[in-house]
Amino acid sequence: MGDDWGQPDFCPKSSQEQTIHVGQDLLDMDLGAVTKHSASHAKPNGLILQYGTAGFRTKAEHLDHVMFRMGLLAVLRSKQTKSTIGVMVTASHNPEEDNGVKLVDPLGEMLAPSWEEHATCLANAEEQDMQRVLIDISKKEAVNLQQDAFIVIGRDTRSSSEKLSQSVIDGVTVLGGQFHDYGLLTTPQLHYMVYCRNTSGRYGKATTEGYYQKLSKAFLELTKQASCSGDEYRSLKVDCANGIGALKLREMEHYFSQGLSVQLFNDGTKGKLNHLCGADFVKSHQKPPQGMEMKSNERCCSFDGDADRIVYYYHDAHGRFHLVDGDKIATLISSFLKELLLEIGESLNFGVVQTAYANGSSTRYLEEVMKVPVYCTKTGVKHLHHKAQEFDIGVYFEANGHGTALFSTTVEMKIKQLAEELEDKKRKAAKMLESIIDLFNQAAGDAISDMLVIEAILALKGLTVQQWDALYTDLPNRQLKVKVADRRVISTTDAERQAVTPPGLQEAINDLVKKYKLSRAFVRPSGTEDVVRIYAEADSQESADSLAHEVSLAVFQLAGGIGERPQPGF
Ligand code: 16G
Ligand code: MG
Repeated sequence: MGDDWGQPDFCPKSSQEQTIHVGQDLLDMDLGAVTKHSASHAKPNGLILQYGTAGFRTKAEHLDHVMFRMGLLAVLRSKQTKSTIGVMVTASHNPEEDNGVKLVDPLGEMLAPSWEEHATCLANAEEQDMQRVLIDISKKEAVNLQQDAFIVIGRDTRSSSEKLSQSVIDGVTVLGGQFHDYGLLTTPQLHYMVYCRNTSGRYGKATTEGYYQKLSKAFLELTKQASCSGDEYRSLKVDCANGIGALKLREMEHYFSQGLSVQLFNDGTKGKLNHLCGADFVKSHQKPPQGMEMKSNERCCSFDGDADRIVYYYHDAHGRFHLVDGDKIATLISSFLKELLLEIGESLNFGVVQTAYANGSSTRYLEEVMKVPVYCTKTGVKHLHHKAQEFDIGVYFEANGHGTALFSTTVEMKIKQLAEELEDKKRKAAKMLESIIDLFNQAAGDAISDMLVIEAILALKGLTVQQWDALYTDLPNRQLKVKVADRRVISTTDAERQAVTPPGLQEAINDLVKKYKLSRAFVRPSGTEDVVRIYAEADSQESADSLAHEVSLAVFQLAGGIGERPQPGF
């Protein structure tokens, strides 16, 4: 997303240019009260923000007006969908000083794209245009303003989050919405609550207790079938990024402690949120977080600041660090699910969804060894999630550790039925599948749920983290970023694997890629930072580094690089 100061250029017409015809129902919206309250959540002059891949995200001090307005928008969305809508206050893996907000749609999904545009418009409207924008949205989306609205709110542990969530509540109440403030929650927990509330409790109970019970019951059902009971498999070190994940895992651990003991690090008692720790740090620096004591071959994992991502890692006997990322998690989960299906004798429409960042070795392994179809989408959870919904069983993961598995309603029902009807080994497999379906958070990628899924699979298969890691060897890779005057000059196609503009850039990349073995490279404008991201992989680290550097020079030259020219060496 990235923020900017200047004139908005994406919202339709100012109030002077347009005659507003307001119907009686639109007047039922107390616009006077909106204006009055909005004045106490004033927008900093000239600040423009965009609802990006993960909602709005910027310095916390610039977000008060956005929170108030997202409270308003959530009410409109709730009235339109006749469903509970979620509002999560978090900036995930960003530094402590930042904050952000995203809306959660009825089935626990990310907000629909047309509403992302409304969010951007509303967040950027000048005070005097607020009423018009609210009316515009209501008209365009045919919102029945007589309808009741219900909003659920969650927040992470940032010091700014409590006050900002109060501003959301202010926005909700001024438009007459009802709300429930869950207070501190992980992002995936809020997604879960929304999903539960809109499916009349069929998905689970919409309380933290309900979440802990559902997941722990499924986890214990699964692990009791594991033949190996040695401690080796049953303890795990968790780096909680000094965030909300620590609080929630502490609350939850006694529910599943019979099956797994967790040792928490970076639990927020001393360190700073996301500082030198957490999944994003570990993945991007390819090294362990600060504050974690790692013995050789011990299984460790890291959550990010709002606990919707997870990566695993370990030190081998020679002290070398090994990262086991989202791609390997997807592979472990897919092979387990496929095995169970084979055991039951069911062939279902099964697919794995990745992004261009997936390591080439993982894609090859999935397609060639496991024989599962793999699809590539643009970066950002909503793209992967939507694609995965097309299958009976869709597993999706970003390399950075965000992902889950989705099961169609028909499949869920069928598995339940098979678990009753089948006998012996087949029945056992169907039961396992039934439990693992419950263990996944199907509303969103969830570090806690994924951790329990992974731990259950490792225990059931009797796999060590090294054996899991050895499924395939990652191709060496390198990610870089380049600053350019306007990153929008770069447009892409083919799930971000090909650059369409600026002219000549893709040709330059093609020529560079030809110089290296087993190589691949792509560039894309970041959705969360004002930079262009570069990814390269090749047969050796030296080649990957060199290719990434050469591509970054091409971007600098052809896409209007600013500041110092990229230098070789990392
Ligand atoms: C956000 C996305 C994540 C994506 C990342 C890419 C969600 C919930 N999160 O964190 O999926 O990988 O952005 O960031 O969608 P980038 O555009 O800066 O590379
Ligand atoms: Mg996150």
